[in-house]
This record gives sequence, structure tokens and C-alpha cells, in this order.
Amino acid sequence: MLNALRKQPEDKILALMQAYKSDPRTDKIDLGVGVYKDASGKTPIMRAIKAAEQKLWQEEITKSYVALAGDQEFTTVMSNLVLGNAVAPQNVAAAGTPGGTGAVRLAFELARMANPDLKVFVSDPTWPNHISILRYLDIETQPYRYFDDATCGVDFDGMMADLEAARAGDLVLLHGCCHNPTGANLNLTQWQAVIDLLNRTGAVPMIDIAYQGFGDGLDEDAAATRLVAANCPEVLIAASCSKNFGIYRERTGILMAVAQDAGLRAVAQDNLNSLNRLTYSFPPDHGARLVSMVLKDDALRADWQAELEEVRTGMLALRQQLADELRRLSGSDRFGFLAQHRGMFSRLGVGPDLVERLRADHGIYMIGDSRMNIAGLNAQTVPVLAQAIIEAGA
Ligand code: PLP
Ligand code: TYF
Repeated sequence: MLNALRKQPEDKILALMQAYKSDPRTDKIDLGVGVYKDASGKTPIMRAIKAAEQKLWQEEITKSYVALAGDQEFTTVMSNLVLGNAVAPQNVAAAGTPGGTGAVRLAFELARMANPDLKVFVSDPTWPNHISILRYLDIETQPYRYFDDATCGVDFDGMMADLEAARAGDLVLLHGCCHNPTGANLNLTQWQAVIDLLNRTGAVPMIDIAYQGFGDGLDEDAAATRLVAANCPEVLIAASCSKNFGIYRERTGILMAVAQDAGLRAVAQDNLNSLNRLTYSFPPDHGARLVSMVLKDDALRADWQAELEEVRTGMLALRQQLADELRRLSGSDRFGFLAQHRGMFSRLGVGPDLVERLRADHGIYMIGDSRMNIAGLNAQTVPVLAQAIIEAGA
């Protein structure tokens, strides 16, 4: 049987992570995989998470199964964190998942259970794993224009024109904030126009929010998701706790399905429970429990928010420094978009040859589409990167 298997296409981001690891140069710079790193290059365990973990170790008295949808407390605190009071809690079905990836997969499977002819509209470009999962599930995908190469901002007219083709029963996948891989985001006026279009066509929005707190702040980054949830009859929301709680390997995420009434919510909840059971029975609990403990304890929550804020403003400062440095070296403002982009990533907007020269000649690793992880920089390496970008011919 095993001899019938074929090698699978690799994930370019994870492949680059390996290539970086095996590069012997000591002055190499990793702007690849989307993991937050502090100025010393480490991915710290957040203080509040460490404190919650200690408390949990002391207080936890059983590791027995929890529930198919995971711990109720986790789903409650997370729907508060993401949705605020945008929708009535009795209309929200939710299930814990292994990471945001698990939630994305669950969302696609749920939508396909409802509509076997499902089509999913995805931004061009989007997180490559969206495409890989959709392809694996044999779900039709329809890219919509998103990134404007000329301005390195959003091609909003192109996006709206392409989304006109969406129909009832289709899903339109949107990044809640901090678009991966481009860093370019819609403003709230544009979000409202997308909502109007969705309501006119009957297509259902699906929001992937993996970087809440990395852009403009916790509430600011959730504002678009809340606007959609409050104004569309239905929405699927896949949220990840990997980045904003720094618990990548604990595999902590959630899928929420906002329904029009409690009856539809109950059916959605039953299907989410069932899909979890069919896939892995129970979602992981450790990370979810830490998140609940942090969000429910005033002191831990305040400390978490303070540390997250340091992470966020640190990345903003690096963006500004890089934009300033490139303005100085290039004598133009054509890299000004770097300071406008939000989140961990920016697409630099240069070709693959230049990306390859940065890697080969300077040991600077970014994804082939010129996505760079801003958190891979520090105040000392920003000028090195800026110089290399100009030297490489940008
Ligand atoms: N969605 C987006 C847009 C992402 O960038 C990521 C990256 O990690 C995820 C989902 C999933 O994250 P995880 O499964 O690690 O929680
Ligand atoms: O885009 C990134 O770099 C992060 C991490 O299959 C990641 O989202 C990358 C690929 C993948 C899972 C996570």
C-alpha cells in the first residue's frame, strides 16, 4: 500500500525555515516563517502564560476528557475577545480546534457539509495553506484581486469587481486583520462596502483572524470582524491564539459560527461537535485553558495586554525605521508603504530574482513572493536589510 504514495508538495514557508536553519553563516537574517521574535531573536513565552502555566500545574487535578467542542470557558472568553458584544452570545456556535489551521479546516468542512458544490473565494495572494487545504479537500477556489503591485496597497476596485461573482452558498475568505502575506489591509469604510456586497449576493463571509493585537490594537484589529458579524446574517470565524498568546506549539484555536437565531446555532453547534469527533475527537486543552486563565484573571490579563502591546509597538517602530532608512538610501518615498502595512508581514513587492540575491549574497531569508517577517528584524539589522535591498537593485 505505502508504495502507492507519492511525495507531497512542500509548504514553501516551512521549507525556507529549514533552509535558514542549515545555512552556516552567522550573520544571516531570518525574515521567513511567521513567528514573532524579540530583538535578540528569541520567541519568548509570554509572562502571563508562564504564570498561568505554573498555577495550572498546581491546581489541575485531572486530565480526563473535556468536551467535543473543548472547554466552554475557552469558547466564551474567545468569543468575547474576538466579537466583543457585536452579536448575541446565544447566536454563536463555537468549537476549540488545534490551532487556527484546525479552525480553517473545520470551517471549510462545515461549509461543504452545508453545500457540496461549495466555492471559496480567496484573496490573491493569501496564506498558502488556505489554498493547500482547499485543494486537498477538492473544494473549488476562486481568487479575487487583492494586492496592487504598483502601490503595495489593496486593489480595492479589483477586489470588489471580482467579488461580484460570489453567490449564495459560496464562502468569501477574508483576513480579519494583518493580511498574510501582504500586510495591506482594508479600512472600515471598505469593509462596509464588502459587507454590502456580500449581503447583496448572499455569499457567506469567512474570517481568518490569526494576528489580533499585532496591528493597531486588540479592539482595533477585531473591529472589521465585529462589523461583519453584526451586519451579515451568517459568518464563520477562524481565530488563532498562536501569535497573540505566543503558544504556537500548544495548538490553540477556535472556530465560531455566527447564526441568525438560537435554532440555527444549535444545528451548527451539533455539526461542529460532530466534525471535531470525526477528526480527532477532542481538541487540545492545555493552551485553551491557559488562554481562559489569562483572560479571566484581571492581573494576568493586564500583564498579557501590556506585553502584547510591547510586541505590537516594537514591530511598528521597526517598520518606521525600515521605511525611513529606505527613503534615505533610495532618495524616494516608494517604500513608504512599509510603515502603512500592519501586522507581522509586508510584501516588499520585488521579484523572485532579487529575493534570491538577498538570500545568496546577504544571507537574508524572505519568502519567494518577497514577504518578510518584520519581527525577524531589530534596530541593528534594519540598516543592513535596507542597504542590501538597494544593493540588490530594488
Ligand atoms: N491563518 C493565517 C492567516 C495564518 O497566518 C496562520 C499562521 O500561523 C494561521 C491561520 C494558523 O495558525 P496556527 O495554526 O499556528 O494557529
Ligand atoms: O505564514 C506563516 O509564516 C505562519 C506560520 O503551514 C505557518 O502562518 C506557515 C505555514 C504553515 C503553518 C504555519
